Amino acid sequence: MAPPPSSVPAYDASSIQILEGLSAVRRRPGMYIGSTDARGLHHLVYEVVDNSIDEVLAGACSRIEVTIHVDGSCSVADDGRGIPVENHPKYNRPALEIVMTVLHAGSKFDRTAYKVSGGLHGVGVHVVNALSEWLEVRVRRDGHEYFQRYERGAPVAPLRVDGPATTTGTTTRFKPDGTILESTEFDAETIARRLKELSFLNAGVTIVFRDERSGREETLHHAGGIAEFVEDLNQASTALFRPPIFLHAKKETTDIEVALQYTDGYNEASLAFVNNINTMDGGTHVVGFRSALTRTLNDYARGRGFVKGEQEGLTGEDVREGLTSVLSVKVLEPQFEGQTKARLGNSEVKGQVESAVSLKLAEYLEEHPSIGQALVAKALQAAQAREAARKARELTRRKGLLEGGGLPGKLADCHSRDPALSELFIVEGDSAGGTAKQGRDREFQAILPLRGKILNVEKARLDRMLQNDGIRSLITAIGIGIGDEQDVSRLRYHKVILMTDADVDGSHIRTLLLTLFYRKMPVLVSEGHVYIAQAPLYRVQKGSRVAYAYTEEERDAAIEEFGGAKGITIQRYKGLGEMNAEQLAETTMRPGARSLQRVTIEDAARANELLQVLMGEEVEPRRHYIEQHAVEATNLDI
Ligand code: 0RA
Repeated sequence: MAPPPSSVPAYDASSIQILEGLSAVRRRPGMYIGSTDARGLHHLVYEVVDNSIDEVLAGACSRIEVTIHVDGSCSVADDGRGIPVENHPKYNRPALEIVMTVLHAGSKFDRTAYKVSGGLHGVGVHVVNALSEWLEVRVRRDGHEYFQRYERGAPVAPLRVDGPATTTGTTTRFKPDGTILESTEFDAETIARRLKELSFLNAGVTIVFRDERSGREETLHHAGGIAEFVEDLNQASTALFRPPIFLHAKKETTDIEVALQYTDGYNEASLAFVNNINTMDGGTHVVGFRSALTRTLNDYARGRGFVKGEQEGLTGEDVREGLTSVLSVKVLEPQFEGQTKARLGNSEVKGQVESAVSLKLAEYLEEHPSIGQALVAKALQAAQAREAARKARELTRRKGLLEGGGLPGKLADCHSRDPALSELFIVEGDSAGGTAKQGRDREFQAILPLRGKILNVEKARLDRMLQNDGIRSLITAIGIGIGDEQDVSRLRYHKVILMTDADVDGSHIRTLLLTLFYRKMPVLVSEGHVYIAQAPLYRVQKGSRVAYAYTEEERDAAIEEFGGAKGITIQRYKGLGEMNAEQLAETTMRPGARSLQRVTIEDAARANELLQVLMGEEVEPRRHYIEQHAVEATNLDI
């Protein structure tokens, strides 16, 4: 357990209350920041940045500077009004100290209608404070600069004036507490990605990001907001028109912004945000947006005679083929639902978004007839492909039934019928598949070997993808279906585990599979069902002693432990096929002995992005991406 705060000032009874609040956070950090791993660590940064973003939403802040310092701390400086410092009557302390130490500082200091809150966001900066070895805050306000330092959440001295100030704003610098967080090393890429997203979502704000460890520095500013976001998402694709369509409306208290553009591709790349929080699992705002899009394009197509009388209309999937969109809504009291709190639940938002988007989009199409025609033509093409896909699927089903049970012949299923206990290993190649079959526990472990490289989903459209044997087996085995037909309650295995070789082909197949899941079965990833098996790279043996090493460091450590290189045999595994069944089982498959890496939606999104850039048709972004990621790319092997 975490040690008590190192320095407790002698205050009155309310300080006891404060310290109890802080130690609750330190006892159960996961309840506040989700986890204590790298994800939780970065959550601390987001929490502090979100507070400055709230000040942007209040119209009082235009610049935020985020710095990772060499001492392992991170600072966030804004030019907002500064956190109030006057006495808080209830606690008889400066408001600043209350904000920094107490659960939700209270409505008196509410400064903005739309708060970045809900899910793990908006838990309060006192949580960051409680989980920091130290935190220092500087507030510039009323001509003074105020300063206070805390250690493990508790103030080490009263708030003091540290000199005059000619500007206003707040600077918070904190060093995460290594006795609570497993990981305390900030990842510049992770932070930069979120800051970039925020700079698109809040047009006009300037965010400066500095990493003093590497000298990296960048200024993020997008006057074009989410329209520029869409252009950025489409940088590697060919857009059908420019600039993206941008719509903005306000319905009651809900503020709605959408930017959309179509590409000549077949996949959808749509993002949705509520109060700047990415709602990976959609929700009422997404439902409203989708039905507006479908309805408006159908009305337009019929009105102009592109779709006639009896002819079937366009479906949701038709109008979303090739769509890239960003939907950003600001909701007064957002309700976030689902396991990962990544879905908006407010029922009123559906109608608000649907009516606002329908109206504005219809107007836009009236004013831009050539774009309107192009969109309808594209959606009609998609409708034809959908019909072809339906026929292909029907064929599959009939074939599947003839083969028995509807499950793919290649699948070595497990005995258990309880999905919560069952695992599916997707294995590269028949030979490794054979070994895995011998090594598995057939009670709960199923094996599906995939032969060769599965089809590149980036270039293939749905109907062609479904004709690919490997993809069809995969979809049938997993059980939830794809696209609009997904039903996660039919998931046949709660763990879907990718077990590929540690070489070029293996990494390629992994990227393709992650992209497929990201695009076609996102719930599988967002609900945490996808894993990557970690196979050892080396087998180190001396006499009867054997050790498996997953990295070069572990290999060297094993050599050391066995008393040096003399008489040692080191085998480097180039593929899973080089292990026998028992070795594979005891290193990679058996619960307790193995280590699985759970795939996050961010991992899958990155695979998707990588594939899009590396396989896409545009040469320039590919060259750019490879140059930018030259260091990482040496290990990527795509
Ligand atoms: C409460 C009230 C006011 C501002 C803030 C909080 C505030 C908090 C943070 C956190 C990071 N940066 C911030 N900037 C401002 C409004 C105070 C007023 O009306 O002057």
